[in-house]
Amino acid sequence: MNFSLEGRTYVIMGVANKRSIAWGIAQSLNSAGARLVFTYASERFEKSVRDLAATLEGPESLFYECDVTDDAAIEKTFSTMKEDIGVVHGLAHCIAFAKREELQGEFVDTSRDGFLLAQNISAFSLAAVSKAVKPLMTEGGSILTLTYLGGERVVENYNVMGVAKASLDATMRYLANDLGKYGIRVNAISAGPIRTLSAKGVGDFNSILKVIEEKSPLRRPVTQEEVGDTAYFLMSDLSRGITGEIIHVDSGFSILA
Ligand code: NDP
Ligand code: N5H
Repeated sequence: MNFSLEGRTYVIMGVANKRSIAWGIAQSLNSAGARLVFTYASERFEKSVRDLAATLEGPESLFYECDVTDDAAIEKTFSTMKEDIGVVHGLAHCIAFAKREELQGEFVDTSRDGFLLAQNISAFSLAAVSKAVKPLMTEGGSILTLTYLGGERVVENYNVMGVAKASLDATMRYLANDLGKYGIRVNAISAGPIRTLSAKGVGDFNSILKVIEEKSPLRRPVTQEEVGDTAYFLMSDLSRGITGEIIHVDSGFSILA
């Protein structure tokens, strides 16, 4: 069994800064010897991504701009990537967005615009990028996305994003069924709360983490590195029998009533 990712190439979408879960994934895959391809939504985060990637050892990384709301941008990104590198072995989708004002108060007040925006960026984008990366995954491989418990249960304030994650989870399962015959597995990691740029300013994060410290079986929050190592497992041949699955990396919180 080959645990190393040497000679393999993985696309990582959604590094905003060093706190991003996507960056934890990048570091784990890099430690295993993988070559990495980073995509960022706009020029605003290009420098941050390039500066972080420059700290990695091993194979040179590649960089592409890709706003997942733009079909033409997705098509251009992945066709250029195919010309540049040919084959990729996996993709980590670490992207979500909802209007800040809809991540508080009651879900019943969600606007049509806000609902569709959250679905578009946080759920449909997985289907769109899977379709675009499929022609590059000629040797099979693994696609993963990041989800949250609020898609399975009602979690205060998660609101419109909870409905988007439920949609993302189902999208992941339908993609797993379609792409299995090409040797492509599709899974999700359901991460416990981690302080990132997205999480900043939404709700009272300190009190959310306090609940995790008091109640979760492991009595502590999870880290980007722990999610990264599960991503490494899902990208590697160790997980070759797993597809259409949600793996909770959450200190066991999801087993609680
Ligand atoms: P970050 O803020 O670090 O990452 C969010 C990313 O989404 C950013 O890199 C942002 O790109 C990207 N993004 C938003 N809109 C677009 C777009 N239109 N096109 C392309 N990219 C876009 O936060 P996290 O690391 O926390 O989030 C990553 C994933 O993890 C999300 O799916 C989130 O829901 C999930 N998650 C997070 C948890 C947490 O507690 N933090 C818990 C469970 C799941 P850019 O910066 O270039 O704008
Ligand atoms: C129950 C909670 C706490 C409340 C809900 C948080 C939901 C967060 C998810 C979305 C992705 C956050 C979001 O879209 C924020 C934006 O409105 C504003 N931020 C930005 O625009 C920044 C600059 C960019 C980088 O952000 C994005 N996304 O592009 C959930 C928490 C316990 C767990 C959690 C934080 C889950 C999650 O999905 O992230």
